[in-house]
Amino acid sequence: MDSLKGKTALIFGVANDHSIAWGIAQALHREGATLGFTYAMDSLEKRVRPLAESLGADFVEKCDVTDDAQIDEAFAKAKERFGTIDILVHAVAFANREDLAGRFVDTSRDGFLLAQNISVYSLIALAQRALPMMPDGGSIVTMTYYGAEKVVPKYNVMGVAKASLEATTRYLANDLGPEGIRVNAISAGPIRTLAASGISGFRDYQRTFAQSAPLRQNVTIDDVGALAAFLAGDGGRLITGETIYVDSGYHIMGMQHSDDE
Ligand code: NAD
Ligand code: 0WE
Repeated sequence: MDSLKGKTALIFGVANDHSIAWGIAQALHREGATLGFTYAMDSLEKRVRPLAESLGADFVEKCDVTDDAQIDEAFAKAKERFGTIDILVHAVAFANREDLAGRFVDTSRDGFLLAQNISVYSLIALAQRALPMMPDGGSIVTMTYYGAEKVVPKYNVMGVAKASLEATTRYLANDLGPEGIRVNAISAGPIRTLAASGISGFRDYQRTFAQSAPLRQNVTIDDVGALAAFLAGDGGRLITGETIYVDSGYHIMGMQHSDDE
């Protein structure tokens, strides 16, 4: 409690109460942070605003991260409202549905660039605007997935985007380190969010995950939130450029065991 008292967080990526960004928002709020939210498109406002208000936040602005003008406007409004910020949460990704099925080799140029634009370049664009608003340093966190480093069938173009995102995290960490700004990626196990609900066989995938992972359980948005709050607080003070796993230990395994339970 209160480990983030007096700190302000700007959160990108809440679509509904299943969103990972929402789990992070709740954890930051629990630790006493003041929150601001952005949402991708008009249809989401009716979901995001009540969620924000339930955590005492009334800063809720539209921001499609592919549009520099919308990013500029969202940060200008955040500057007006908060002056400075301490925490930036990037929990945004998108690829065309047809690129998350079938063969990776069939990825189109447009599909590749769309995934990189929304899921990776947006972190750079947000970091650029956050930098002048973090005079006392800060914590930037983004969300990644194991498909960045090992082949996960059908994750395809998003796997390459996440590899690029993890490298981007390191390069940003190097640039922003001297300003006291830390940049880390949280690699979460599969969670049934809106982005995941479009994936056929996701339930089976979660079941296999929970059977294979050392801790034998699926990951929740609260588990991700707790790590994000840790990184934003004193525990994360000298941690930067990292990809940190909240995955029940799944990624340490070299071969799946055959326990029956
Ligand atoms: P989600 O659908 O709740 O969140 C994705 C968000 O991206 C949504 O809020 C959506 O509005 C936003 N978005 C998409 N295009 C955008 C744009 N142009 N401008 C602004 N926002 C845009 O799903 P989620 O699972 O909470 O995803 C959040 C992050 O977590 C993503 O980066 C995802 O890759 C990552 N992740 C998810 C899982 C999982 O299993 N769900 C696991 C590891 C990492
Ligand atoms: O990063 C993600 C999902 C990202 C995502 C999901 C969608 C679905 C709907 C990006 N773009 C879209 N576009 C859509 O139209 N995850 C880590 C969750 C996920 O997605 C998978 C997974 C896992 C895990 C896709 C295939 C295989 C495993």
